[in-house]
Amino acid sequence: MSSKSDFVVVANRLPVDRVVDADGSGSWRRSPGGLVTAVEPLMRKRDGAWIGWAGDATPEGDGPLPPFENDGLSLYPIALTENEIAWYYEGFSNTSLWPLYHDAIVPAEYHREWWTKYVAVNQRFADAAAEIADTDAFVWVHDYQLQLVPKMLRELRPDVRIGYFLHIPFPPTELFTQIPWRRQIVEGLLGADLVGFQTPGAAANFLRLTRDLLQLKPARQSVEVDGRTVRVRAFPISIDAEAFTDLVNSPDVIARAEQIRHDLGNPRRMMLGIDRLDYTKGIDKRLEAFEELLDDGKISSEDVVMVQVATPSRERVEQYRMLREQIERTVGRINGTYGSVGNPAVNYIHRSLPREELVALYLAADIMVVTPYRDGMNLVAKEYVACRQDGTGALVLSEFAGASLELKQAFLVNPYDIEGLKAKYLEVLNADEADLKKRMRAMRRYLQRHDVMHWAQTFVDDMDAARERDGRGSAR
Ligand code: GDG
Repeated sequence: MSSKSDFVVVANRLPVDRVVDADGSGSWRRSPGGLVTAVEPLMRKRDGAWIGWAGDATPEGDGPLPPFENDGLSLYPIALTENEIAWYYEGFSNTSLWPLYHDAIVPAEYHREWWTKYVAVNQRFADAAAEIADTDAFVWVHDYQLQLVPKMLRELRPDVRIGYFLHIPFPPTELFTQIPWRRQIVEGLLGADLVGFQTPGAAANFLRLTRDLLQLKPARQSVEVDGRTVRVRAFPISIDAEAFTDLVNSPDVIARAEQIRHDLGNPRRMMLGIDRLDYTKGIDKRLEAFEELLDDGKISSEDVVMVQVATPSRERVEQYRMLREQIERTVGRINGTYGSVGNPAVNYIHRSLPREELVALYLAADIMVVTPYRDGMNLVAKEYVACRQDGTGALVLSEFAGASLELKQAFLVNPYDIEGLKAKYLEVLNADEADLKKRMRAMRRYLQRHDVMHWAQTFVDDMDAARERDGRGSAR
């Protein structure tokens, strides 16, 4: 493993999880996420390294964790103590920033001790990046947990080129300025050479903030700060569409999809939701609209069945525990009224499923319902489209998901509008097959050209183009 890297990814999590084996020894298991698929080819080509937290607590007083290799990737684990996990991660990241950046769907809470740990942990990530990055390296920092890293890293290593990408929405000034440490966060991000967002709207919110808060003079896609140009642009993230095509063609997955429909009692229509159990995802109203259609006698549970996978998430955060209770009460009420023995109206799964099972569900479902109140992108919507090889199936998609700007042929809905949701469900349930196919084919064509490799390459190319303009040669 070489000690310096030319391409460094800095993300809250490593692309592996630490697992404790039966004999008590520890090992690493790859956690296949979109990000690792996207950057893996670049990492292999360019002596890459990945800095991130391994997902478990390190006892107070223990030293730094040693770097290691996994499947040819150089990984640098960042140690977090129980207290840092509680304050930096569950606290400031997930109880202050996450709700605020998602339109304050639940109120954001601010605590000074959370912020102090956020600063300290960001510094640890920046120190690690400064240590590992080779001269002139490209360091790519990811997401809301690490917004201070670009500036911290620039102070330590003015030679490296820094890219930053935010995976979640970026709120308008009116919301953002709630944060007691708002200035530090904007200045933190402005340490990068390129700040990427999921949508042009998010990029515009950020640029406006540099004017409102720091009195800078932003242009359409950049802002000058301390004699440097920081470029600010949208790079909508995507999925590894080809990997989904491979899974969809696997005989086991095809057989499993048939089995799922059979187990559901071969309904005329199967509706599907797959989300992390998160209050941003709109699972509650999605179910309520389904329930009201049953109440109104517009649909019957023999005819239309709903499957909702709600993957456990952030279970130590109070709002997530409350949400789980609320959703499970709703599911219980619907099934108590409309289910029969062996045939619930809503099939609810609160577990993480293997990817093959998810794909079998995508394949089995006639209607995918993706109704977040706010979502940076939403990969589930794209995954469903990638899995509909024969062009059948329908996507109901929230206007407030970044994906709605690209998947324009989806059935778009306002997820807050229950009457609108009900009307959209009925429209889709009764839609003409030819119309559905036309829509699906157009969305598939778009996705083939805009997969996650395209996303990563576009970001890196943008960094390179700026470098060439500066006369510093290519990043590749
Ligand atoms: C953030 C932003 C943005 C879900 N359940 C299981 C499972 N999943 C996989 C899905 C999908 C991913 O997790 C979820 O991605 P989303 O994009 O839908 O949502 P977030 O987790 O909120 O992601 C979002 C994204 O970052 C990327 O930038 O799109 O807006 O919020 O890939 O398939 N995977 C497996 N089992 C499950 O039970 N294996």
